Amino acid sequence: MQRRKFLQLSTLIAPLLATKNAFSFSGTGVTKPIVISTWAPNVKANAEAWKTLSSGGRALDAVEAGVKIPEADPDDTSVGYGGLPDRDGIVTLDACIMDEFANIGSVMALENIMHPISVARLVMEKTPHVQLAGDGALQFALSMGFEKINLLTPGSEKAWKEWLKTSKYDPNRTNEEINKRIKNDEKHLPYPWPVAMNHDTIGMLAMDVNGNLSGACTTSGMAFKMRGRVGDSPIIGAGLFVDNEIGAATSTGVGEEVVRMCGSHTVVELMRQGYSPEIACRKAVERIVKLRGNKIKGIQVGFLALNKKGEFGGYSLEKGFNYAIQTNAGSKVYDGKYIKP
Ligand code: SD4
Repeated sequence: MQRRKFLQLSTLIAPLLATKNAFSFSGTGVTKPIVISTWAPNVKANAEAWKTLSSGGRALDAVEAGVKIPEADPDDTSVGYGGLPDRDGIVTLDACIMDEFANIGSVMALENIMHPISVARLVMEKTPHVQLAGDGALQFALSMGFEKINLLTPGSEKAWKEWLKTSKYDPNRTNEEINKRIKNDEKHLPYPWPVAMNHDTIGMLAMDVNGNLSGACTTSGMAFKMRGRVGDSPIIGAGLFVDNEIGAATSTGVGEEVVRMCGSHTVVELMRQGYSPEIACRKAVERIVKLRGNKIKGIQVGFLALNKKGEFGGYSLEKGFNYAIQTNAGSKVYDGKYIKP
C-alpha cells in the first residue's frame, strides 16, 4: 500500500482503535447483521458489505460485494488488481465463496480477471463443479462475459523488478533442506518464503438479518511465488469454511501451513465442540505450532471466526494480525491476540 494512502487510512482507523468500549452488542443475545474481515484496511470492504446487510440482503451477496472493493483497489498489493505477481511477473488470483447451504465455488491461479470472487460465485451457481483452475477458469470467466485486463499495475511491476535484483526466495527448498537447516541450528535464517510477504488477503465472514452465514476469501497469494502455486485462500476448508449451524472461519498468512491442517474447517469444528471463536482460532494456531515446531519460525498465520450468536474472534502465530468488524453499533478494528511475543 502506498504510504500516503496508508496514512490516510490510519487516520480513519485510529479513532476506531481508540474507542474500545464504544462497540456494544444488541440486547437480543445475537448480533446480526454482522460482517468481519481480516486486516484493518478492509473496513472499506465491510462498509460495502454493510450496504447489503443493513438493507436486509443476503450474507452471500454482502461478502461478494465487500471483497470486490480490495479486488479493484490498485493499491492493495495482496488482492486482485495491483496484487504482487509470481516470480515470473504474472499476477495469478485465488478466490472462493461459500453460502449457508454449503454451496461452494472457487477459482485458482486465475489470470487477467479483476474480480475472481464473482467468477468463483458463478462456478458455484452455473457449473456442475466446485473448483476451476488456470486457463480453464479464465475461459469460463470470459464465457460469462468478464473482461480480460492487465492486472499488473506499474507499482506491482516496479516491486517485482526490485525483488528480481536479489530474488530472495528459494522455492526449490525441500523438506529435507529445511530439516538440515534446523539441525544445523540456522533457525535465525528465514524460512524459505519471499521476504516481501504481502499481508492483506481478505477473508470476509457475514451473518445477515435472517441469521444466515456466508464467507468469501480472495487473494493474489504469496508475492513472487512459484508459477502455478496455489495457497489456502481458494480451498474450502483451508482458507474458508462456513457451517450455517455453527459458524464460519477464514485465514490469512502463509497458506501452506493452513492447508496442511485444514485450518478454517478446524476452527469451525472447534466451535462445534463449544469453544468461543477466539479460543477456537487460538487452538488452531496452537495446532500449527505443535505440528511444525521451529519450521515455522518467522511465519505468520492468522485465523478469524464468527459464530451463530454473532460472537467473533481472531488469533495469530505472530504479532501484527488485526481485523475489522461492522455491526449496527458501528465499525471497529481489533488487534488480534497472538502466540509469539
Ligand atoms: C496465501 N494466505 O496465498 C495467502 C496469503 C495471504 O495475506 O494471506 N496474504 O497463502
